[in-house]
Amino acid sequence: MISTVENGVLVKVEGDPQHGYTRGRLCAKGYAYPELVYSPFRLRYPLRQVPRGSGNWERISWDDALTEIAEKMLELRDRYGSFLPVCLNRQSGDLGILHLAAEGMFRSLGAVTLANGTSCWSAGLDARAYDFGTNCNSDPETMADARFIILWGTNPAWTAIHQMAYLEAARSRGARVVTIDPIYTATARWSDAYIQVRPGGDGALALGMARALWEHGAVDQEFLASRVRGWPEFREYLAREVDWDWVEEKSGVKAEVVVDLALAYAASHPAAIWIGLGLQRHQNGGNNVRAIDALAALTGNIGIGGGGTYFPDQKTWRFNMHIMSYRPAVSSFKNASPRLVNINDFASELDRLEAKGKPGACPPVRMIWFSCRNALAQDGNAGAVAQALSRMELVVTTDQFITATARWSDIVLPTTTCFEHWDAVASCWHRWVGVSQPAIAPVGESRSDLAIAWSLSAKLNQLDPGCCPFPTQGNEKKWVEEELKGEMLSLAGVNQLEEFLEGPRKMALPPVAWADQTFNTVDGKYHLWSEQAAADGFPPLPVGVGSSEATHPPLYPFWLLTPHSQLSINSQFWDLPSLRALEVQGVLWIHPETARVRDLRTGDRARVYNSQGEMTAVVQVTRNTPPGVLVCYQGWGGWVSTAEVGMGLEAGAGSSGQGLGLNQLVSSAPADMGRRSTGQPGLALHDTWVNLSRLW
Ligand SMILES: Nc1nc2c(c(=O)[nH]1)N[C@H]1C(S)=C(S)[C@@H](COP(=O)(O)OP(=O)(O)OC[C@H]3O[C@@H](n4cnc5c(=O)[nH]c(N)nc54)[C@H](O)[C@@H]3O)O[C@H]1N2
Ligand SMILES: Nc1nc2c(c(=O)[nH]1)N[C@H]1C(S)=C(S)[C@@H](COP(=O)(O)OP(=O)(O)OC[C@H]3O[C@@H](n4cnc5c(=O)[nH]c(N)nc54)[C@H](O)[C@@H]3O)O[C@H]1N2
Ligand SMILES: [Mo]
Repeated sequence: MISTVENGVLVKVEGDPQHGYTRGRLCAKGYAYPELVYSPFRLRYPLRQVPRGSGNWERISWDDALTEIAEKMLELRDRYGSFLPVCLNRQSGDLGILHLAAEGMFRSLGAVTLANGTSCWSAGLDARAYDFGTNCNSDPETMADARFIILWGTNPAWTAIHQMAYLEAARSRGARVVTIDPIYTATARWSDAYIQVRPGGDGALALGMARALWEHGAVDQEFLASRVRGWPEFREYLAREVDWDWVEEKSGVKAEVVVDLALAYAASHPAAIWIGLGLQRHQNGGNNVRAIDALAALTGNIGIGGGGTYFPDQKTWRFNMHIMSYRPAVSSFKNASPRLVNINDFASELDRLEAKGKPGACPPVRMIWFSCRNALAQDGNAGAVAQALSRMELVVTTDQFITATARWSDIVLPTTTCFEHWDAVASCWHRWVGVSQPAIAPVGESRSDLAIAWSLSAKLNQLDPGCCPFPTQGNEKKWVEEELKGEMLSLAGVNQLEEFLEGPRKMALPPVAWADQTFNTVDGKYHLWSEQAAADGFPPLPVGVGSSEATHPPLYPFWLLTPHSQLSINSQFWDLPSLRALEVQGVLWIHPETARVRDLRTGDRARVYNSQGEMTAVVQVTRNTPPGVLVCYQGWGGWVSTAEVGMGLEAGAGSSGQGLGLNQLVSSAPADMGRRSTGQPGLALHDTWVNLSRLW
């Protein structure tokens, strides 16, 4: 992004034309950045809330805030014998490397508790590791060379707008594009064909396609014989188990449509399948990703530009992780490594430690530090997380806004945006890497995550000299240099950081994954049959694993999908005048048949509930969602409260009410896979079941 600054004020943000992937364009959120930076709700000073959740906020100094935090940490350490009662729960913020500062600081203390894993992409990563040995993708720019494209459980027209240019390019050269999604999305509308799949029914659909490929002799025998392990077993499985009634019932797609799709896919080389994130956030998500990967193996659509299966990737993430390199002095504590708890089931994890909880090996968590994280808006079963927080002696949130999570905190520390600090950013999709340079001074008293980590270390060391090995000050730009030097610089074709200031660089990485068709598995073959999967407790073949439809509680008959919305990034960017993200907040899409059985019309208010919680929604009757499936776009329950608190603060008044939103209802059940790649299983957040009634 290129910023225009006038008199020290950020007035405009534009795309950088030198960025070869985005080509000078931003999404709507990007263009709205100046509004976010100067939003009246932006957090400008450290705040303390007494008591937590009361809305009774007071401005405090950085020194007071850090003293209170550091004293509590040291007191807990003395009481329990280690820093294990202190827990960090973080995600990525804007994906800049220096946002890992909080984790670097906490890890330097040794035995702390870290929330580990991610709700984002874990199941898919493991699935692809079983199939290929590693999740490895072609440059997404190569999708422009595809002759046929399946967008499977992804909604790029909203969530990856820049990729649309490459899809357009392919289409202008004659490629056909098919979207497979339970929801008739903006992407579906743009595509040549749309197939409405049952949620969690992708495995059945892919297995049906596999059967059709085999029955119609459309498989690549040579590739299967030489490059694939497990074809005889898989073929036998298809013949024995995959019949058309089963495929139709589980996928909701007619057999002739399945056959047509399979044959069209096999007939066009290269053919690309983009495996989205939505479809793997199910209890059978990883298995379903494996079933989709199998289609590429059956047709030999691997190792060619514009062919293969695409998934998010971390190829450009080659930072040195200097920021994580500080460790406790060996003598300080017996158990110097952190204790990891599952971020996707955070409330139960805290409960479990509470039950065990005693001084010594396994103390309970008593303090939580949230960084780049809005757990109460984004976690499954968010109400239980709020409940677990009520047992904490101290909750700290570092953020740019008073989010839902901040409202359940004692101390909130203001952080800078990417316009106010140095950082380096790599994508989890395309191959470009950039360095961000501060364009303006920090707004208010905000500090970067790195500066906060330094100042907390300084305070800890002031109170107990030598207790925290993390540096107490430094130069942000130098820390960016530390992350880049070596591999990142050489892949980017530059000698020093300064060259990045002229524009972003594309990493010199092979454009096509598996070009030599040698995979990263033990025998170099693609694994339809994966011993690794079997060793981890999964079926060795991609098979028909049931969705939550078979087992959901009958009291909650409606399937609730909560995908990503167009004008927010998760819980970020709400409440900005030029974006209308708030307009989808609490809007529930229901099919006319659902409306009929519940006597609802567009505009009616409905109560949506399950055993975890309830919310009020405004009904929108639409055929964009199938009967029995409800849709509510995610991310709200965050800033809703900012307005109230922000204004209350200016006016010196307090506020009340916690305003937890949608994610109270969302499941915290695990996806099947994810442990191998991210330490914890993914989150099956789409396996959420609710009931619905009219509110009079
Ligand atoms: N505008 C915008 N862009 C974003 C984000 C955002 O919040 N807003 N978030 C960013 C982040 S963190 C992520 S992870 C990505 C997510 O990017 P995507 O993967 O595109 O987004 P999702 O909305 O999670 O899911 C995509 C689609 O999966 C569908 N889906 C759900 N269940 C199933 C299923 O069982 N089968 C099939 N076939 N489809 C299913 C949903 O209906 C949805 O349309 O986007 C990133 N970009
Ligand atoms: N119902 C439902 N829930 C979901 C999903 C879904 O599809 N449906 N998707 C899941 C997915 S894919 C993801 S990735 C997660 C995202 O979950 P989170 O990462 O928790 O959510 P975000 O809203 O993206 O960002 C969290 C906070 O980071 C703050 N932030 C931004 N930049 C910085 C910074 O530089 N420093 C600090 N300290 N804070 C910063 C933002 O203001 C925001 O409040 O949500 C998950 N939750
Ligand atoms: Mo995500």
